[in-house]
Amino acid sequence: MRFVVLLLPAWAGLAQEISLVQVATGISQPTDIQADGSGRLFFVQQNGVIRLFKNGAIIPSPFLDIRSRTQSSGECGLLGLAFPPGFAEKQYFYVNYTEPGCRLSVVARYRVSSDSDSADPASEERILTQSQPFANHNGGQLAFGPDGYLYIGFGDGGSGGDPQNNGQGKRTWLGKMLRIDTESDLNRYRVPDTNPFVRDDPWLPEIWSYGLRNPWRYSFDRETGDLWIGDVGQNRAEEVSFQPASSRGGENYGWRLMEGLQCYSPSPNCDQTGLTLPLIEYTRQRGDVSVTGGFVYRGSRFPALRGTYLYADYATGRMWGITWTGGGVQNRLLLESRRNISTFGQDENGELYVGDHGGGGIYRIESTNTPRLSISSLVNPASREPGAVAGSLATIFVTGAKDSPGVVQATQLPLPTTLDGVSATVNGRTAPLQVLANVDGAEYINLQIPFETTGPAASVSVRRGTVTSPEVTVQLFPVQPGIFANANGEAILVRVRDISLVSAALPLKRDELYCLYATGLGAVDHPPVSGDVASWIEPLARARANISIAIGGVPCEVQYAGLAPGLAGIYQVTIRTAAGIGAGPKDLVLSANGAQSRPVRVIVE
Ligand SMILES: [Ca+2]
Repeated sequence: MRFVVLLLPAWAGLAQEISLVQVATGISQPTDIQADGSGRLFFVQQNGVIRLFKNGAIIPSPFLDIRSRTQSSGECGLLGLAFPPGFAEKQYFYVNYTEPGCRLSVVARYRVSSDSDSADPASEERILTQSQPFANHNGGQLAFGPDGYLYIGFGDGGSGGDPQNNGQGKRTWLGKMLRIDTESDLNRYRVPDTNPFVRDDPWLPEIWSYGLRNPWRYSFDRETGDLWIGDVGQNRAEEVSFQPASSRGGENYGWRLMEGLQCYSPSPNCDQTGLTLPLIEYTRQRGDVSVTGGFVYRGSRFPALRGTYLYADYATGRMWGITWTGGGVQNRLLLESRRNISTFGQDENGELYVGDHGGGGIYRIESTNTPRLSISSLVNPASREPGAVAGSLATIFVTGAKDSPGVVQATQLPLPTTLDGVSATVNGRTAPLQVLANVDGAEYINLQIPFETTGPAASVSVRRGTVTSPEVTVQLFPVQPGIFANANGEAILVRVRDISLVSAALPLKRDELYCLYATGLGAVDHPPVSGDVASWIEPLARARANISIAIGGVPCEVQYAGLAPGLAGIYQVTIRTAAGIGAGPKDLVLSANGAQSRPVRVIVE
């Protein structure tokens, strides 16, 4: 997957989108903040103590004290904590620490004692250990993925420049993200059969992805399952890497071939084939030194932050937010906190916290913005091309219109002009709404561009309660044909004879009647009122434009082109397939007054 990266200028001093509200003090060198789902928070101290925050206060006695097994220095000590799925019943958890002297990393399970606010320091069961050639770059994070497996990020072993080339090594866990199954068998971990290198000698089977330098903090988006990795850089650039939830593992994040977006070794002319480059990088020019990866905000208290990935630099305390915009990302400065932000944490409600390593404070992140409502793009829902056509359905991608995941669909005709308190106007006229959705972190509205819309452009704004988004203006086309296709890019074609859907199993036949569905065919005879559907009987709402269809370059007879009966803002084209169409996958192209749609695929018998 490739993304266009739009880096916005991040002016110092101007950014103040968030504030830090202190919730606890006196935490010695916090390295992790975790929640177990009970309302409690667990503050991990680098010296080997886990402090428990309950009912708004720190419990005086520690939740866990393993100071006899570890020692804080530099990047060494107690570094990570993870609660497995089902912790409330299991009553055990996992920690990641280095032994005194920092030559061994230990991932171990500990059990809660009969007092649920206290764990038994003698209950350690080691899951795995990793020898450390150098004292730095020990990783430290533990995180259970949405698949229930434990993800363990190890740094490259340390020193500088990865002298052992561990990041690219196949026989070491150093410089890797591991994925193991700790829960199926408590006596020994298992390697999931779906790990990418499980049958690929000489790779170690635990390896999930590689080419990492020091993935100090990483997190799964609790809503989408995407994995965000803050990977600490060498001398030039800090990086945030992104692994979509659909990943099957095996990513090579590039270290030490590359540091961020530039070749490192060899430099220049490193081989970038197959590398997954960071989503963003930032350089050290302004005193930034070490990235601390955070979380995608999925809480409910601050709608303006929803869907934003927050991260920070440890040295300067600068905090940024990454948001998706259409096909790319925006990275913006949120706050100059001037704190040594060593870790983020997320509670069960999705609210976020940070730990100040130097100052010992734990802070809740709050948004200082009123809810933000904005439109990132307006596209033809069939072709995904930007632009609008009067009478057609359009999709606008928005932020701040729907906080929680789900789809709200209009249940009446004519379509309503409000869904869940959200409305939209096009050139000042309220638009009929079909869908308001928040799916996989993307918010969008399907609306009909009113038939009455005229002019060279359509200016659209969205309103929610008392908040109105800035206007977005796109070109208004007389026609902009687009064909509805499925997720594989195949045209949605219905065989009229038996109302069956064309598919690889039921390919298109010649000399048969088919319907396809389209947008952007423009003005029609006898239009219904905006938001309503056309009549099934004469007089039909035929398209006024000259409509033609070609499959594999062979023109087909168009029997009807006009509004689709029963569907607001959607057109139907009924064709008789030509006898001369060749067999196999073919491009289907729809033309309106000579303007051609993007081709969609169809399988011909
Ligand atoms: Ca090390």
